Amino acid sequence: MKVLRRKEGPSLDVRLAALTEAAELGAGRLPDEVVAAAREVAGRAGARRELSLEHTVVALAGATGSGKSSLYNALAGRQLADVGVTRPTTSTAQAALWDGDGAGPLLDWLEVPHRHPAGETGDLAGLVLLDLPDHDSIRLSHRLEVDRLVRQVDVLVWVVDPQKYADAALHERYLRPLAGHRDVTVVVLNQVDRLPPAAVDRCLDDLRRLLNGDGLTGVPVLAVSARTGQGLDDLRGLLAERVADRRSWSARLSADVTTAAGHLVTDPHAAGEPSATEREGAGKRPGGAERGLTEALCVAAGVPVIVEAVAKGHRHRAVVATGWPVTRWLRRFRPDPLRRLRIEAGRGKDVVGRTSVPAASGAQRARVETAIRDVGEAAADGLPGPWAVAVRQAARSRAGELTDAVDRVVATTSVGATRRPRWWRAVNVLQWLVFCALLAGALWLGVLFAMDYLRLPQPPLPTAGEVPWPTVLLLGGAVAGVLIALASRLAAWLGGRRRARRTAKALRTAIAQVGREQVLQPVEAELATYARFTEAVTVARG
Ligand SMILES: Nc1nc2c(ncn2[C@@H]2O[C@H](COP(=O)(O)OP(=O)(O)OP(=O)(O)O)[C@@H](O)[C@H]2O)c(=O)[nH]1
Ligand SMILES: [Mg+2]
Repeated sequence: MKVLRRKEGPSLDVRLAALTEAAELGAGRLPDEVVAAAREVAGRAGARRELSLEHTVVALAGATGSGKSSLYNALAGRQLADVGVTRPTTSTAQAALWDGDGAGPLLDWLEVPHRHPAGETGDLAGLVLLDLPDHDSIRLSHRLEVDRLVRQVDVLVWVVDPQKYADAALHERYLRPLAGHRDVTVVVLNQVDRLPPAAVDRCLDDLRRLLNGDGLTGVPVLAVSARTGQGLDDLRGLLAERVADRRSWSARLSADVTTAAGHLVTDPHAAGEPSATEREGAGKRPGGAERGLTEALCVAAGVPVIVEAVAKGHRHRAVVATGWPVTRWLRRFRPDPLRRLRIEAGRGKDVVGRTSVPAASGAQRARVETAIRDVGEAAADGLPGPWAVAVRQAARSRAGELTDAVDRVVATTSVGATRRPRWWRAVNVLQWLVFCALLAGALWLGVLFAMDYLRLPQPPLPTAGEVPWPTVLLLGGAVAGVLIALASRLAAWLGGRRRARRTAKALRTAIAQVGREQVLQPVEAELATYARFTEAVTVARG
C-alpha cells in the first residue's frame, strides 16, 4: 500500500514556518498548552529533518502482552527482545536496525541506547524498528517513554490482541487524537492463531468498526501471528514499501503540523464553536460603535458646554461692539461667556483653557466606558473565544490615557471664537455717526429751546419737508441706532450659530481622531494580528 499523499499544496517548510508564526501570534491569547504543542511540533520537525532521512523509524506500540516483543523478534529474525511471562516485560525501548549505518544520531535523538542489527537486511534496508514498552503500563516510566516515542517516530504500528483490541485506553488516549495520522498508522491484530479462522474475520470487522469510530478509516489492518508467522509477510511487505518510499518522516510531520494547527483554531473547551477560519466578515470596522464613542467622548469633554459658550460669547461681543451706544454699556456688566471658559487667543489660535471645562460627571464617564466596550464588542463579534477576549482587551488597553488625550486636543484645537468679524467695526463707526447725528439734533433743539426761553429772535429753521432738521436728526438718529442694533443682533445670532457649528465640528473631528488612536487602533491591530494568524493557520493546515 502506498502512503496517501496530499495534492499539491504549500511545502512542509512553508507550513512549518506558518505554524511557528501562528503559534507566536497566538501566544498570550490562546491556551498555553495549545501554543506550546504547536511550538513543540515545529521544534521536533526541525530536529527530525536534520537527521537521517534514509531511515524510517517504525515503532511497535500496544498493551502489555499483545506481542510487541514477539513480533519484533519475528521481524528481526533474531531473538533480540525478551518475551516473558511476567507482565510487563519490556521496560525500555530498543531498536533493531536494518542497515543502520548513519542512524546513530537519529537514535540518539530518540534516546534509544539499545540498538541491534537485524538478522537479515533484504528489502527492509533503512528500517529502524522500535520495540516499545506497554502504553497502558502500571509503571509510569513505561507510559512516559511510550508517549515520548509515539510523538517522535515516523510510523506507528499498533499491536493489539483478540482480547484487548477494544481497550478504551488505547482508543481514547492514542488512536483518536492521532486521527490525523492515518497515513503513518498501521494496526496489527496479533495472536490470530488463538482464534478459530471464522472468528478472525469477525474480529477484524469489529476492529475496523472501532477504528472508523476513532477517525482512522482506511488505515491498514493486518491479521498476524508472531507465533506461527501468519500474516508476517504482509506486514514485512508493508514496512518495505514505507521504507523504500522514504517519505514517512515527512508524512508524519505533515500530520503533526495539521493537527497542531487545527488545535490552534478549535477551542477544546467550546466544542461546536465555529472555527476561526469560518468566521465571516472578520476584521470589520465597527462604524456605529465608533460614532457612539466619539459622541460619548465629546459629551464627557464638555463639547456642548464649549459650543454653547462660543455661540453666546460671539453674540455678547457682537452686542458690545455694535449695539446702540446709549444702552450697549449695560452689556459690559454681564460676564463674557468666552472669558468664563477661558477661551483665549493663544499663539494665533483660540483655545479652551485646560481647567475651565467642568470635569466629566460619573454618568458621562460611564457612558464613555460603555462606548469603549461597544467598540470592542462590535469588533469581537463572531471571533472565536480567545480572540474575542483579546480584541475586547485591546479596546480597553489605552482607556486610562483617553481622558488626558481628549483634554489635550480640546485645549489645542482652535475654536476661532475670539476672532472679531470686520463688519463689527464698520457697524460700530456707523452707530457712532448715527449717535452723533442724534446728539447734534438734541444740541440744536436745546439751543433753539434756550433762545426761545430768552426771547431771542429765532434763527431761520431749515426743514426736511414739514419736519425741522434738528428733529429729523434727533428722532432719525435714535430710530436708526436702534434699527442698526437690532439688525446687528440678528446677524450676530446667525454668526454665533455658525461659529458654534464650526467649533463643534472642529472639536468633534479632533476628538474622533483621539478615539481612533486610543481605542480603534489597538482594536484594529488586534484584528490584523488575528487575520495574519488565520492566514498562517490556513497555510499550516495545508
Ligand atoms: N499464541 C500466541 N501467543 C503470542 C503471540 N505473540 C506473543 N505471544 C505471547 O504473548 C506473551 C506476551 O508477548 P510479548 O511479546 O512479551 O508481549 P509484549 O507486547 O512485548 O509485552 P510487554 O513487553 O509487557 O509490553 C508471550 O507469552 C508470547 O509468547 C502470538 O502471535 N500467538
Ligand atoms: Mg515486550
